[in-house]
Order: sequence, then C-alpha cells, then structure tokens
Amino acid sequence: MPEQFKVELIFPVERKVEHHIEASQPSIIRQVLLPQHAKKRSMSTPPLGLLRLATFTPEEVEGRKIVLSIRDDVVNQIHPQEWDKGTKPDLVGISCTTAASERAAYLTAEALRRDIQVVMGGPHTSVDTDSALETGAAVVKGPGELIWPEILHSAVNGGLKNQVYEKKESNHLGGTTLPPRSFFNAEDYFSTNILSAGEGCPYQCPFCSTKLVKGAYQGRDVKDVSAEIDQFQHDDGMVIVTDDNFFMHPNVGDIMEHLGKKGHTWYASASSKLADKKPDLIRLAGKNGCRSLFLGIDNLEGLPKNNNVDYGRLIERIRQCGMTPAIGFVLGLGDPTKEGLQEEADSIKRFITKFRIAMVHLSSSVPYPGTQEYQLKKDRINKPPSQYDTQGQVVYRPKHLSAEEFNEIYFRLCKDLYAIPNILWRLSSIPGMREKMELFFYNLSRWRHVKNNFQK
Ligand code: B12
Ligand code: SF4
Repeated sequence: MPEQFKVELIFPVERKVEHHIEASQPSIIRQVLLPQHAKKRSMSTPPLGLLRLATFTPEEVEGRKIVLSIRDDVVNQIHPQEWDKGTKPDLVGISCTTAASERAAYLTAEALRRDIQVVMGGPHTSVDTDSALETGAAVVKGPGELIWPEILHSAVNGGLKNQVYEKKESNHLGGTTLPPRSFFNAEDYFSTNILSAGEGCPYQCPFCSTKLVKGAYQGRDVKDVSAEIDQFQHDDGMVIVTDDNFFMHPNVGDIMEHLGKKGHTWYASASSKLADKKPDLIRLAGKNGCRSLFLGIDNLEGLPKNNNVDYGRLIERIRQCGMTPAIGFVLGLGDPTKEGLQEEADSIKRFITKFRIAMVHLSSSVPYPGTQEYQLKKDRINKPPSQYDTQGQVVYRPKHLSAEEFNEIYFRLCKDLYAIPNILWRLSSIPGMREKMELFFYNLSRWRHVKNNFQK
C-alpha cells in the first residue's frame, strides 16, 4: 500500500467569517412557504476552480497516493486547530478572490506555522502575485489545470518554493470536470449543478477583470460539456452556467438543446450587446429550460453610453420566450459628481420600476485589481480587501463627493427598490405564484445583505 500524500484544497470565505452564511439562513415563513429552498444552507455554488484542480489530480505521484479533499470555508468554516488533531495535510491549496485575500493569508500563516506546504491561486492571486508571495505561499498565476501535476511533484519532494509558477498555455479547458457531488453536500448549496461552457470575454467593462484573468473567450469542447451535463442530478438544483457570456460559445445552441433534452432548468449570463444581436438564441434558450437570463446594463439615460442596445425591447423578448430577465447595474463608475451620481441612481430606479425587473443586482463600483476602475482609483483605496463587496460601502475616497454622500445615494437607491410596495410592483411581471414567492424572498435577502453591510 503506497504511502499517502494528503492534499486539502480550500475556498476561503470572503469578508468576515461571521457574515458568511448569514444572509441565507431561511426564515420560518420561508421554511413553510418554500420548503425545497429552506433545506439549502446557502445561496452559493461550489468552487469550480478547485473542482478543476481535482479533475487534474493524478492518483499517485512518485509512489505516494494522493488523497484529496475540497473544503469550502463559505459553508463550513475551517478552524486551523483541526490540523493539530489527527493527520494534518501535507499540502494546502488555497483559491483566492480579493475579498477573501485576508482570510487566505491567515489560513496560509496557520498552515506554514504547522509545517504544511501551501500553494495559492485564483482570480485575485493571478493579478496580484506580489501580495500573494508576501504570505509565504507558492503562487500560481493563471489557470491551474496544467501546472497542478507539477506543483504536486514539487510538493511531494518537499521542494515547493515561495515563487510564482505559471504555465502559459491556452489548452487547459479539456477534460470532463469531476461531479461536484463527489466532493460536496448538495444541501449546503443553492445548486451543485455548475457548468462552465467556456471562459473569458472579448469586452472590457471598466469594473470587470475577466479579460485580464481569463483572456478573450475560449469555448470548451461540446463533448466535455455534454458529458458534464449528463452527470447532473435533477434534485441537486437548477444548472448554473458560470460563463460570463454564454452566448459566445460557438456551439451554444447544441449545449442549450442538450440541457433541454435532459430536462434541466438553468440560469445563464450573456452580454446585452450579443443577446440583442441574437434573438434566435434567446428563443432557443427559452425553449430549452432557461428560466432566467442575466444581462448587465450600462447605457441608461444619464449613464455613459457604450452601445445602442434597446433594453426595453430586449427585456420584452426575454419575457416572451418564457424567461425572467435578471439585470445588473453598477453605480458610480469613473468619478461622478454628487449630482451625477444621484442622476445615475434616479435613472436606474426609473428603469427598474418601469420595466418591473424582479431580479436585480444593484452594485456599486468596487475597484478589483486588474480592472480599469482599479487603475483610476488605486491611490484612493482606504478599506481593506475584506470589506470589498459590490453591495457594500464605498472602499475608496470618491473624488467629487464625500464617502458618506456616496454611501447615502447607494443605500437610498437600495432602500427604495427593496421597499415592499416596490418589490410587489416588480413581482407583478412574474406569471407563476411559486416564482413570485422565490423572488420575493430573494429580494428580501438582497436587502438584508445590503443592510448588514451598512450597519458595520
Ligand atoms: C461564477 C462566479 C461566481 C459565482 C460562484 C463563485 C464560486 N463559488 O465559485 C457567484 C455568483 C456565487 C460569485 C460570487 C462572487 N463573485 Co464571482 N465570479 C464568477 C465567475 C463568473 C466564474 C468563476 C468560475 O467558476 N470560473 C471557472 C473556474 C474554473 O475558474 P477559477 O475559479 O478562476 O479557477 C481557475 C484559476 O483561477 C486557478 N485557481 C483557482 N483557485 C486555485 C487554487 C490553487 C491552489 C491553484 C494552484 C490554482 C487555482 O485554477 C482554476 C482552473 O483554471 C468569475 C469570472 C470568471 N470568468 O472567472 C467571477 C469572479 C470570480 N467573481 C468575482 C467577484 C468579485 C465575486 C463576488 C465577490 C461579488 C461580490 N459579492 O462582491 C462574489 C464572492 C463569492 C466568493 N465567495 O468568492 C470577481 C473576482 C475579482 C477578484 N479580484 O476578487 C470575478 C473574477 C469577476 C469579476 N468581476 O472580475 N461569483
Ligand atoms: S462584465 Fe461581462 S461583458 Fe463586461 S467585460 Fe466582464 S464578462 Fe465581459
């Protein structure tokens, strides 16, 4: 029997641990009205990046059997003291977003203190390798699939170094991702049926780092994508397509039809520019089980105009095809004046109310490293990464108004739109009673999340 080499892959919780599943604890009313949702402990999905590493993990390295586990700190808090009991891991691999970077540094320090080797990767680490190196961990820049076996070899030999490891290859999207069910408990998540049909985006919205982290779009092989769909279980929740821009996939129609054939309901995102140009894809999505399509909107009256999409027409088309439009806004891009910011907020409020948008992501601009917003605001950032939240207080010093004024405008916008009469008005666009109820609780939980962020 070969000697074991124990690897623990960790997805650290963003922000403070005490906030981590608070917004999704089901209320009594929710438990009675929506029992199928009340069983779910969080609104999140399992960390797909770590599942990809698991997929590329060899069974044995240099005669040692690799024993791998994935731990999601978001749903089950990790206590490093556990590493003092029983067998501690030989290697800890940590995935890192900006908001989780302080927690990632803490877990790294705790592991290194116990002579456990540590490697860090993920969207934040890939754009800010310097701060990741400061933690003492080995650092992977970019995709992890192809470099992961090499990292394991170095770790088994005890030779993992506090340096950047990078493999500049673009053929990392192959292979059928292992089923999330083999690592996670379905009841911990909104859904464990997560699907990535491809990565990247050709556009570069000022608040988004996707192009820098993932490059322009690359679709995965339809064979692999279909094989993943075949693994999904209906009672693990609706399929969440994680692509930023699903409509970019050259064979997106085939994938939609495969989802439909398997009887899944699903949720996906598309760029509004592309969705506007492809009405046939909207129809196909509706016909094949898509319940909701997420679009970002950026050219309302008073906001910078980046394209000529007729959003009203697009929303109507999505509804006619039997789907619920989910719309995202980002308030405060660039450096608006107080009047300008107020005008943006009014414009967003008018739009959401006029088109009765029941599912809305109201973000304020957060300058994540690697974005244009970061370049503009990096010298004015005055909050630690653990306070980065797109539905939270401003984390930088605005140029033309005070932080209090900025926060007041954003908070007021949320308060108005999450007021019960406004929620009910927006829900009047939803035909089914069950979906109305789901979205009612969804809106309440969003409001609870914003309120928590402003009470700190
Ligand atoms: C789906 C998604 C979500 C989902 C699910 C997240 C999850 N549980 O995985 C939801 C909706 C819940 C979500 C929420 C948020 N998200 Co999000 N999300 C995405 C999205 C669209 C896809 C992520 C994904 O699954 N990619 C596919 C996997 C395979 O890629 P990956 O995770 O990057 O992993 C690869 C490499 O990074 C690397 N790697 C990753 N970890 C590790 C670890 C080791 C040890 C190694 C060696 C390598 C490695 O190898 C992997 C395989 O190649 C990305 C954008 C994007 N295109 O990536 C944004 C993105 C990751 N999200 C982002 C943000 C900001 C958030 C929020 C913080 C938003 C908010 N509320 O403020 C929350 C925080 C959630 C959290 N706990 O981190 C930002 C992160 C920016 C940053 N610098 O932190 C991104 C990049 C989008 C953007 N705006 O630029 N998100
Ligand atoms: S927000 Fe969406 S459309 Fe814009 S760059 Fe990011 S992924 Fe692309």
